[in-house]
Amino acid sequence: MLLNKKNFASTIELHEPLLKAEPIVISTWDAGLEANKAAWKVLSGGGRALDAVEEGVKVTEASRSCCVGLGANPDRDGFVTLDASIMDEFFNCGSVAFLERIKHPISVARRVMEKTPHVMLVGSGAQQFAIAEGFLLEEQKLSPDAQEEYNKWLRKSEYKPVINIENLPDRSKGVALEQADSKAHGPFAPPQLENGEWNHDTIGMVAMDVNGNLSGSCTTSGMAFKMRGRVGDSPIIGAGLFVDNEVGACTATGQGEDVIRISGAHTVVELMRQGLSPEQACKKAIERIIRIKKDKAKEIQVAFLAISKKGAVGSYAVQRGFTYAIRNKTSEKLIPAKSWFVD
Ligand code: SD4
Repeated sequence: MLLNKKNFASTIELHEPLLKAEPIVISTWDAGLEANKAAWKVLSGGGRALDAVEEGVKVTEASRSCCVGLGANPDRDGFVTLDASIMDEFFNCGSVAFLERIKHPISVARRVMEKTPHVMLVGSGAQQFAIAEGFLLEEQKLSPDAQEEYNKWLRKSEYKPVINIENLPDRSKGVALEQADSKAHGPFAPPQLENGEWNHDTIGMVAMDVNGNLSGSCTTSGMAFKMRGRVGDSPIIGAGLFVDNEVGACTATGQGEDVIRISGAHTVVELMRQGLSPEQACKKAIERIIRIKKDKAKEIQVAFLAISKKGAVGSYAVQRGFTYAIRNKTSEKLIPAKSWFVD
């Protein structure tokens, strides 16, 4: 009984609103500028950070993008599969992975958080849940941009997943194409695309509302031309996204496997708990990846973006070229992050 009382008291303390917090939203890459506008609408109206980070990234999910939403590049078998996660100020979290044909995976992630006893749903189960929740099942079709990129990739990599498709078992019966042809392991997702750009552009967003509460979201199609079934860091709570309302919040972008290896977003938040600024914490986590990857660090991009409970923001990346967008009462801009490699 006593114990219960104590727990209750500490919960209240933990979430007691700050007086006069200045709302702020930050998000990854150039697309963050547009996404922040939608988030800012919520924040500037006194809304909750959780609503802001959902509304914000929905803009990117609905836009033409290489790497977020149904218009994005497909996996190596030609299917767009989406990962997303969301987390609020009470450690509530929800995520979906390997989700197909649903336009707003971030909203499905939020429903998982709010309407199920679970944190994560994947694949056909996630899709089934989405449909039951009233989400539309969209057409299974690549966007014109994605189709073009996919055709180029197929030619260059000589990956032939659909050769002899008429002899392959029916996908709708759950048989993966790779299993149907033992030679079909083909090439893996390239870290860089043909045009030299890094193979990613996920949107991760973290925000603080007028009550000083933090929330975050992250949504992606993952790496273009990934193996079918591959899931990255974005839907993994603690890897692509983590929020601790006492300390701060962080999101990650880039090579998900290397973010997962160090529980990236959680690591950054824990480093902030120890007193590091958001930028210092992001840098330390990047250094950890650099140490693990050794020479291979040159071949990957990873970036962390974080906000502290005081509303300070910071970022750090492995490679140059990572930008993040910031929006608050006084500014709306894109900031180039510092990086480990400078050329
Ligand atoms: C992933 N981290 O699936 C994601 C990709 C990404 O910008 O960040 N894209 O590994």
